[in-house]
Amino acid sequence: MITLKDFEIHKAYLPPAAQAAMVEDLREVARAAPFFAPLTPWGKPMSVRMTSAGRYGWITGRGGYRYEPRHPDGQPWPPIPEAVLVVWRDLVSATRAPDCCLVNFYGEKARMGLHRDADEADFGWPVLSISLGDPGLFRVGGLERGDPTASVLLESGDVVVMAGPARRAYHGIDRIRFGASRLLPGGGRINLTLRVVD
Ligand code: MD3
Ligand code: FE
Repeated sequence: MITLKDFEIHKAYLPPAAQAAMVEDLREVARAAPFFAPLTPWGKPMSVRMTSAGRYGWITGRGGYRYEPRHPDGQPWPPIPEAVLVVWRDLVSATRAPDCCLVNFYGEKARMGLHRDADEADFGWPVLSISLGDPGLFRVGGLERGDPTASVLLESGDVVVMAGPARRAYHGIDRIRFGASRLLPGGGRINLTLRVVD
């Protein structure tokens, strides 16, 4: 069974000044690759807004879940900000860079249902997650839907590394505590996930 112990959670890994600087880097990413409202393969709108940086971005829609080298507007994704790559180098690998930095924005009512990340060609590499802004209630289960779950609050500056069997675990965000952090002036939560795709 997979438990929270298998997730490497680095509480307050990023100090407040580094969080604020990263938000500025992400504003630049969003200028080049605007946030969009994804649709599930079944045509249902997701409650998060998304964009990406890196060689690939994660896309969903009628064509299914997939990685694409371009934003829906046709432009290549902007580079992953250096400060984000530094976190990956420190905690995952100094030799292999991530291919994709998925940027999820959670507004007041946004959530992410229990799912597994399964669109990458190679599950051998960990996934690294950086939380910024309002706290989010993260839920993690096991390798099967319906396995018991545990919850942990992910707060601004927290970094999580999912490696080994935890990489395949069901997980999601039940809700955020909208307005509890002052990092983002309008409230909300940003989550970055760094992945090796191929
Ligand atoms: C566990 N994001 O983008 S981050 C996602 O907070 C996603 O936005 C959530 O799930 C968020 O796919 C959770 C923590 C996370 C990310 C990827 C994982 C946990 C994971 C991959 C495998 C197992
Ligand atoms: Fe996920």
